[in-house]
Amino acid sequence: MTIYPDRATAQEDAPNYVIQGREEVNPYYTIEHLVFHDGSAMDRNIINGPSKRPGNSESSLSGEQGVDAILSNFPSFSWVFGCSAVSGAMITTYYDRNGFPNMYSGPTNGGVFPLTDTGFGTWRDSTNEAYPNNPLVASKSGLDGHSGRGSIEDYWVSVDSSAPDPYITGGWTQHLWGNSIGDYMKTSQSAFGNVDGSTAFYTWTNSPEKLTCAKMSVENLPDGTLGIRDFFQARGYLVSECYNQKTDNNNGGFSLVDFKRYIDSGHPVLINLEGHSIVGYGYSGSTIYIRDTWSSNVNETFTMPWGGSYEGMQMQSVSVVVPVDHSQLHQKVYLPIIFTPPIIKNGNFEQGNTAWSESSTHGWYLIYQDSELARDGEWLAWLGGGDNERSVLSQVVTLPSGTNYLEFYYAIGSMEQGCQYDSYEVQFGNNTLLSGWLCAPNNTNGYVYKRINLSAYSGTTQALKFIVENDASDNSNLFLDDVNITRQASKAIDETKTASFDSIFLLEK
Ligand SMILES: [Ca+2]
Ligand SMILES: [Ca+2]
Ligand SMILES: [Ca+2]
Ligand SMILES: [Ca+2]
Repeated sequence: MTIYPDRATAQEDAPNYVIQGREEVNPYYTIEHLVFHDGSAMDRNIINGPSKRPGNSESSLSGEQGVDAILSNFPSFSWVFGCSAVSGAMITTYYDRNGFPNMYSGPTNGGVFPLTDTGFGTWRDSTNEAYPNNPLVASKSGLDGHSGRGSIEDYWVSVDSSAPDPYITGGWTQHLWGNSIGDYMKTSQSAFGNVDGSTAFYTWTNSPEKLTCAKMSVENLPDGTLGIRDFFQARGYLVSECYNQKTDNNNGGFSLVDFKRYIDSGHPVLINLEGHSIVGYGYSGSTIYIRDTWSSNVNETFTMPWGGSYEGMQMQSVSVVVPVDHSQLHQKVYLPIIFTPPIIKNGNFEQGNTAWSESSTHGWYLIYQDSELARDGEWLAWLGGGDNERSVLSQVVTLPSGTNYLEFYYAIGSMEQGCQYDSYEVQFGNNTLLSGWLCAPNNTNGYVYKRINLSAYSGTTQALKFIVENDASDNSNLFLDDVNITRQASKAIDETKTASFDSIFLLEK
């Protein structure tokens, strides 16, 4: 399976920020304060939840009286490898059993991941601590058909251990990822600064807004949420939403109303407390139903007040990753057609990585989720973004006969001083519709409307292509949004420029 670029480059790329402080809130929760060049601030929330239930508290309720909504048959796993990874695995299991069958495709239970981990037995580490086996959390030699070393052999020493991972000290090559979500979440991996049992999640320090996965990708900040996304994608599913956000008791924008909306639409929510990751899977009024990673019994019901505390740890933030079934997406979008379907599909990119073909020298996605970069909505296409990069975004389109216009919005952000090194081109078939240099003198300082008359190609079917070629130094970007083919262009004039300069257009991937 794929090894993702962030894993390979995490140690090489110079960070875009300085760590301004490190705050140990409690033994299970540490916050690193990051300040970026542009003055924005993020927190790296390192969650290292206890492997056993701390108190003797009786959180368990009998029955389900007064439940407003609950995701039924919700899995329950005990702690192994890290609470965040166990939480991710419970969410994954729910999806595996509810519409996303490829989340787990191993040999157990006919490929349907069990609701509890008890069937896999236990194992002990060098300190003789016993943990459940759970192949969806962490692979292990001989477990569930896994051959060779797995997550446990490569990354685990003992709980809280900050020692370099065994594959580093042992000098062997890591196992290939593919089946265990803990790998992708970087849980327990010393190469990512995570002690055994811990996982990091980034949040904005001061803003109540979502910190999107696109932004974290851009800043090269691999965390648990990006890991869940990467795992879902590795299992063959696209993702429609991906972000971290502080909860409204913690100066954040994520409220009980938001939580209920996800539950009502069939999506469990990973919740980070002050030192523990848990999963919310139902609610009754302002009480939420949770899995706390300390029980394998699906009939034990634990609750906490929204915005309150559980086992003395206050709610902090959520990690939201919503998978999309490609086939469902197409059905949803294209079945209830009343009007003529658009000639360009997903022209505003709001459906994510679909309808367009994306090609990148570096293997990057060109369709990106970032509401700051997008002209409209949350998604856009980003070509270039690094040195030695050729990006091609294309879609085969059939033009009706008569006059049609191609229209789109683009923004150029380039570090090149000379207009001869990096270039862009728009093609229809083998015909060049538009081309130019990507260089600082051509920076648009915002989105520009462009309209091109396609009359010459009336009635033909050809590939519409947007191409960027960057040379070996000084990055250039071409951002696209709202690509459309229409009989009636939305503006009479050819180009309109917006005024304000925004350094965000100079970002690199
Ligand atoms: Ca399955
Ligand atoms: Ca480790
Ligand atoms: Ca858009
Ligand atoms: Ca260049």
